[in-house]
Amino acid sequence: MRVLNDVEIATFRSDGVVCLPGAVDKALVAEILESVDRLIESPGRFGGSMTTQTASGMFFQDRYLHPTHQDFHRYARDCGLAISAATATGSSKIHLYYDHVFVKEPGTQEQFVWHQDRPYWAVDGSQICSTWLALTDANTQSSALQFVRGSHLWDRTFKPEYPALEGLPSAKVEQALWKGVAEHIDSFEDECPVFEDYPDLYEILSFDVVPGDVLLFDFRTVHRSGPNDGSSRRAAISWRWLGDDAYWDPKAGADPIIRDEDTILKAGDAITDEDVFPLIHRA
Ligand SMILES: O=C(O)CCC(=O)C(=O)O
Repeated sequence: MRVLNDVEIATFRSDGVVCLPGAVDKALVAEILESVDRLIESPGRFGGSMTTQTASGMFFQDRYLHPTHQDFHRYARDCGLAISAATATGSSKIHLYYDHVFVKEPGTQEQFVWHQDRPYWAVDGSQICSTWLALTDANTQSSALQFVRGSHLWDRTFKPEYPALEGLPSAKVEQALWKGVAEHIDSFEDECPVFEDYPDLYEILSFDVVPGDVLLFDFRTVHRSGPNDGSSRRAAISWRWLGDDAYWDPKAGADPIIRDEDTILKAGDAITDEDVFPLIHRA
């Protein structure tokens, strides 16, 4: 279990992200990597490669694995990071929203554009964060994550982007389960700036990581990842954590992993429903 010290808590609260070197032991990282290999062979309902056959590399994603995959169910507890989320956000309890695997093979050119997680999710509040666990090395060349320092405190939510769905016929978008996504995008007015064009205004934090390192960040913090121009695979898993003031906020176009009909919660209810949002930590 990785409890944050006072400096780490202060960094998370001011910057919106903190790096926790060696937060997860290497044996667990090795186990998760084996599970990721199996997942690539046999993706779950929300998983698959996002790379076209003619492009180089492969960008594989899968998510919401803990309800269907026993190994991922165990990792969410064994990683010991729910308590990190609790100390970072000042929460007495932490529920799991979902887990999310990212793999970028060498040569992958797909990027995650600047974004906040908040507009994609069917929850809201101020005590919500992710822990992104590096399963391999990642550096500037090999798709390290970058963050805009302090952006979680701006009280701005930028229009979400869905590059993977661009150009797809609407039937395919429905298949991809993102119903209502066009209306959802239109409900946000604020376009995400090209932050790197304004170095005097915005500070970009980039973290080189090794297996076992964790980046803990607020769901309002703007972040992105670039291509993998390195010579080896870049893999990671994020767990999405819901703290004390998190509430159910269903909306058409938000991530359909959990829909309104899947939970007993009503819009605005505090997160309880442990069958859907497992309680992973209680003080
Ligand atoms: O690993 C990546 O490339 C993206 C990660 C990310 O955006 C997230 O965990 O929210």
